[in-house]
Amino acid sequence: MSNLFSNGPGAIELLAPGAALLRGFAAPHDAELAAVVRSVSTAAPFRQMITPGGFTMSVAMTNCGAFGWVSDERGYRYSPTDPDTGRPWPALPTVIADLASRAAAASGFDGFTPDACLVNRYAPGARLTLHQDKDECDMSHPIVSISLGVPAVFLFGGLKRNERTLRLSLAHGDVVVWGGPARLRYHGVATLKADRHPFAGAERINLTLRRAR
Ligand code: MD3
Ligand code: FE
Repeated sequence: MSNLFSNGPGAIELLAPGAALLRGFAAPHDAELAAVVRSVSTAAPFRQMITPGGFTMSVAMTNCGAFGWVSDERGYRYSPTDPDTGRPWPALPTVIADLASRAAAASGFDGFTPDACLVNRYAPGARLTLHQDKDECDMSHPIVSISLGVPAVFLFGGLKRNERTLRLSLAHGDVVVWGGPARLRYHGVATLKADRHPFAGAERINLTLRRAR
């Protein structure tokens, strides 16, 4: 238990240097999170983006905040507007920004103020292949991820694609903070299994908070 740096509710598990798991940290806010995911995805509907290689992603995505992550034939980038409508992304809901900032601070990253929230929706069979997050300007900022709904097997690799990966189940309400030496580690999500959870039926929703600019 040497990787746990407090006991009871609020325990933080150190997965690797710079990577902290806060089990259930977002669960007390799940009703409010369901409402904001609904309003964001009404204003900016989920869509399956195209990779620069021409493949349709199995994960459906939308964004909120000043910048949104987008992919198309021209590449990956952050955009202040939704390419489907030309309108700005919906504002970043305070409940999400505050949760991310508190989780980052509890993990040793004070003053994290995200300007981008990617909302990932996994239906059964969806997956995210191993990749690095490197489209952001300043890698000294951590990334905070909030898992909701059906649990998924998260793959956590090293700084090179060929390094062995750890497998970790991320369940409803789990929050992970990835910063410092973990910031550029390869990661992905295994194919989502058929399952049910009251939050969103058969789906898994992941909120990934970043500082894009
Ligand atoms: C580890 N999303 O959107 S979040 C992504 O569950 C993404 O939807 C996954 O990877 C999801 O880019 C995983 C967890 C995550 C995010 C960034 C990381 C883990 C990370 C950056 C470095 C190391
Ligand atoms: Fe990622």
